[in-house]
Amino acid sequence: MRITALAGGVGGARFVRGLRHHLDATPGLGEAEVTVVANTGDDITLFGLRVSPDVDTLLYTLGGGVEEQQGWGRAEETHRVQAELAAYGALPQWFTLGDRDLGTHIIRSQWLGQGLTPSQVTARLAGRWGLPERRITLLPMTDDPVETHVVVADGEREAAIHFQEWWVRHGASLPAHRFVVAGLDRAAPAPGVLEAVRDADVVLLPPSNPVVSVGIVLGVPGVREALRETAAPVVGVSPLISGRPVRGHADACLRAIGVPESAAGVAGLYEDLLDAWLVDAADADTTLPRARVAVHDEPLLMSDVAAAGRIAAHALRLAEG
Ligand code: GDP
Ligand code: FO1
Ligand code: CA
Repeated sequence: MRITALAGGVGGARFVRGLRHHLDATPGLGEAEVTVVANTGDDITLFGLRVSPDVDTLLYTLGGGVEEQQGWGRAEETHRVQAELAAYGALPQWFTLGDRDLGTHIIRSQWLGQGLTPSQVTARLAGRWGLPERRITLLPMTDDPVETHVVVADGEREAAIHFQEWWVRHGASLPAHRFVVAGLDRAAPAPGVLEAVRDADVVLLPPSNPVVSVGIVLGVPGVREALRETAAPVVGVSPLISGRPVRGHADACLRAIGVPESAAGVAGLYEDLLDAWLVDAADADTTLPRARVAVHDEPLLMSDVAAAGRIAAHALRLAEG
């Protein structure tokens, strides 16, 4: 079986980790291949280094190196380099760069500088984290530079700031007028992305941020069409429970694009491609014109790997019809 998931960072990574756990624990499913198409719109260059937060969160989570409580960054991290940078007054200081995490950014930047593509770099990084052995292929959505920006009020005028500045520095508290994704309209899907959707037996939309994670992947020209046209069932899991994101600021993102902050509102963003949608019992009244809705039999919370695995297993059952 070939399973393809479109993913952001923490929500996507925890879901795919649970999916892999479920597959490996189920007779006959261990051989299944999982391909993850990762959002790269969060990427940012800091101190000359290319940082790719959602790709790194996937690598660390699936590879067993993530800071579990935080959900991103490396376990047992230190911040000595950042302290030195601060001593020089180097900016920005609102973005945490741990020492171990910096190793990833340094080697990524070196390989990119040597002419490797983001896909090739990601494959090398994934090798270190043991993803191929776990039958997980991690693909960036595109090899072209794409950066999500957020348009906010700047006095009488508007200004676009990098997504990370809006999300991390301002905690998404500045009302977003709209998202502008630099480079997205000219981006080509990375090698293997369209094939992974077209040739899949199941396509899963994890409970990732629908606007700035899944929405960006779907915005790469050709990807949305591939999901519409694939013979594989497309099944999604709601990132919202009772209208609230489990973590992060998806509510502020939905508000910015005028979409209801609800499980139904999120599913509406996928209306043209979704076959089934998994919600929490609190959202059992969700109805969708074009997709089946199923209610998970326990809280839709990925509280540990096993719970995430049960959510993924439910999504796979929905794919069977
Ligand atoms: P990010 O890139 O780190 O923001 O991660 P994603 O975009 O992949 O996922 C973020 C979304 O995951 C948020 O909107 C959360 O509400 C959702 N999420 C995180 N943990 C859970 C969970 O345990 N259950 C559900 N249903 N959604 C979750
Ligand atoms: N999130 C934060 O809230 N604060 C940070 O300082 C921060 C640093 C950071 C560094 C590397 C990395 O891979 C992720 C990091 N994140 C941080 C998480 C991440 O930037 C955001 O949660 C996502 O991009 C939003 O989806
Ligand atoms: Ca993200």
